[in-house]
Amino acid sequence: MNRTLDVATSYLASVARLGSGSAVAHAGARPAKLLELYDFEACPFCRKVREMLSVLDLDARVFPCPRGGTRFRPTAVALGGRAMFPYLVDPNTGASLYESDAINRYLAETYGDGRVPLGLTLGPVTASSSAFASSFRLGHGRAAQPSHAPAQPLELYSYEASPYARLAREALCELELPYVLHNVAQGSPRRPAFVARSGKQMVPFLVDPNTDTSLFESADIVAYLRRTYGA
Ligand SMILES: N[C@@H](CCC(=O)N[C@@H](CS)C(=O)NCC(=O)O)C(=O)O
Repeated sequence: MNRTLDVATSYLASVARLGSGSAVAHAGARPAKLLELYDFEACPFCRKVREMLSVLDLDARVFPCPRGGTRFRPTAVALGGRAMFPYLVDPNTGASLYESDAINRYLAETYGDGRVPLGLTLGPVTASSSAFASSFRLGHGRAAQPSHAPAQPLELYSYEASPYARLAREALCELELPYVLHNVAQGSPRRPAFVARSGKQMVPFLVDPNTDTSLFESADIVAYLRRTYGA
């Protein structure tokens, strides 16, 4: 897909969700340890959970489990018993959950003020608009591609509604590259620390401790990931 089409369809995906996951709201207690999310980018149910993480300003260790993936799918099945995504593990409480609505309620109750935003509570409307968002991306972020595993997880500064960050997440997912997802949606109190680290307020921003590389620009990030880890 050429760059203009990539950006346009990713933008439409965010519009289909009315920008859900673009701003922080309802944030509460902070976890001491990173949450762990097994998901894949094109999964509409996984998107609901990633939107909630952005809204609650929560980071997570992401283990991408695209279709046909062999790196983390077996771990997810061993931990939870089923190949179903999203699957969330919270090492702070010992909780592990399937079902996007149950996960979002858990996150709201544990790390928010108990409320799940309206756009994530509309049952079939939420699910179908999220499926519609995925459809714009024509299968990107759905299936595994051959790759080399990094020794250490990468880090991505992102928020769910960013059309550009989505392109980077899709590549991380397809290549089954584990990463720490740092959410810095609008209103995030962690934005100043992000700017101090990166130099400017722009997402996506990728940090790869394996090669001592950090870079902005989704097209450059996708090219870097494919060049460095694609097989
Ligand atoms: N009701 C579940 C549905 C989850 C679901 O159906 N996930 C699909 C992906 S979108 C899945 O895991 N399919 C099996 C697979 O990908 O192997 C939820 O809301 O989390």
